[in-house]
Amino acid sequence: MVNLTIDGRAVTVEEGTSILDAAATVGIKIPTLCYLKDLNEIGACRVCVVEIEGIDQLVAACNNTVLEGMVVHTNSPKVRVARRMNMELLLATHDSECTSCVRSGNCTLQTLANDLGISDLPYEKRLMHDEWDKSYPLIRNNDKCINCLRCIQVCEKIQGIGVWDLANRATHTSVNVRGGMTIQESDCTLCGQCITHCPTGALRERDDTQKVFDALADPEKVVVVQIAPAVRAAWGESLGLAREDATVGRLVAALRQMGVDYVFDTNFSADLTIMEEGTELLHKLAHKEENTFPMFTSCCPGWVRYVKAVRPEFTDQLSTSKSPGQMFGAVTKSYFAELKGIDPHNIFCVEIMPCTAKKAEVAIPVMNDACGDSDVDVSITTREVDRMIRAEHIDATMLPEEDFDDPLGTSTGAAVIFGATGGVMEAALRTAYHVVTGKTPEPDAFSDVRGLDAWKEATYDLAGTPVRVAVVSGLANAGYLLDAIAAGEVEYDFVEVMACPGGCAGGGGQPIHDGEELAGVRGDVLWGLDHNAELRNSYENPSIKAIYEDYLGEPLSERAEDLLHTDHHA
Ligand code: HC1
Ligand code: SF4
Repeated sequence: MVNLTIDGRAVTVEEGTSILDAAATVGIKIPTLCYLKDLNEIGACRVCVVEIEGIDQLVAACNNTVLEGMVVHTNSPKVRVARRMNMELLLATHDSECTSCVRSGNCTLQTLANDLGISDLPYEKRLMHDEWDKSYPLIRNNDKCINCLRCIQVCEKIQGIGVWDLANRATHTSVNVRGGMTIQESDCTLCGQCITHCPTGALRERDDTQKVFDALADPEKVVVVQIAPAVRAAWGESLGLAREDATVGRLVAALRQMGVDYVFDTNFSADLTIMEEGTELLHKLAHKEENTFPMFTSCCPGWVRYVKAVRPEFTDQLSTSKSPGQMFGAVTKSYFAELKGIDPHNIFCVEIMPCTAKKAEVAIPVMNDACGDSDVDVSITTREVDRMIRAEHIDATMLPEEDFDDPLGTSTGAAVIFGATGGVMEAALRTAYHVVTGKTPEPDAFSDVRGLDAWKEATYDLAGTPVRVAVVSGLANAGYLLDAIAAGEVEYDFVEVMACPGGCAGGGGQPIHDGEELAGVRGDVLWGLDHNAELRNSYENPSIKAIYEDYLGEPLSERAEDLLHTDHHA
């Protein structure tokens, strides 16, 4: 153990502890900006500088460790002057148009500048005004970048892709797409993890909220909204709602108040995905010699983009089942339109997703199987729906709880867990077990693949057939798994991959809490909803039974293939 003094207080911590962490053990908060624990501990922003007695130069607290007898001052006059000057230099190259910045009120740079009382800048502003295609789902504003390098680290270390890099030299050094490429030319999966780890407004999603407002104002349009599983675990976070009060019923009420005609649930089509994907898996297992294993889940568009761009040799092993979001759009503009006698061309289908990659998924040209129009017209993130609620001046704390509309609003516990890593796998196994045994599985029979571990695996007996499964989240982990499969080191029948760590609960479109990872907490909300659900298995969903009886026939029928499956090469 190491004994030292921080701001006059005796501190004892383990050897190797950073000064930052040591101070935190006695409740002393040293401000940070570029720092991300275990990921970006580079002291680049110099905001966490502290004074150490006997050393002339100030040192960064995040990447210097404690020494026996050290005497540290975290907020001495010398520290305050330096910290303030470092911030002023950052602000000199920062576009501080906070009133029109999407991160205003949730920006670490803004908070620190306010905390330090910076009201006048002694330096002349020097902005670069780089061009960026603002029609792309991921938008970067170089003038808001503070070169903290977090996006580089997250993309490289968590996602294993490396879209971002440092460009130019000396005072012109800045972050940009690696190798001088455009973002379109890069292997960006649009997972959005760089956005949720950016401390400022340098990275954001394209704002599509006006398209929804326009449709709501158009008397010709029937606006149909679907809410993704993981959105219900996070939407209230930036609206001042306690987690237990931010129920999906209140979000349904908010959307009705905005004028949405039908509020439905992506969970309904998650149950539908399970029927199709589970059946697809069982068919492949029944004809093992004709198929290459494992079959991979295909509901995460970040993962699908990764396979197609980085590891195309695995493309044919992706399930052909569309994502629940896309299945929803296809049945809305066919089955539901017929049921209600609505011209499908007049339906405007909106999905609310925890995801930025979904903005590209809805724009895939072949996702138009119902009536020739895009099956889903627009995909907005959890952050965007929160902005819409604020723009409508709806007080979320006063909302009543309302039910989804029918029939695309009915779902089971197996569907809601799609939003947490391991959930798709568990949901599929519950239904596959029923199909092959005719029995109802114990609700938690397949729970080994829950939790936030990077790579989980299990083998289950399905009526005498051993099924080897694996679950990973985070694309770097997916890359390691693909390497191991390619090298013959592991063999699986079915693999679930979610691009974002922890699955959609930790999605790139979720509310941002700088430095906090909330995938686990939100995932627990979803597992809790499953636990308390009346029906736990997709095949038990009465609306699923009805759509097969009345419209689709059976899983993998010709109509189901047309509407609910896709060719990943198209
Ligand atoms: Fe997801 Fe999915 S779980 S991909 O994360 O399969 O976005 O929540 O909606 O489509 O259902 C996202 C979440 C979501 C789809 C489902
Ligand atoms: Fe989108 Fe979910 Fe995939 Fe992340 S894990 S890219 S939020 S679908």
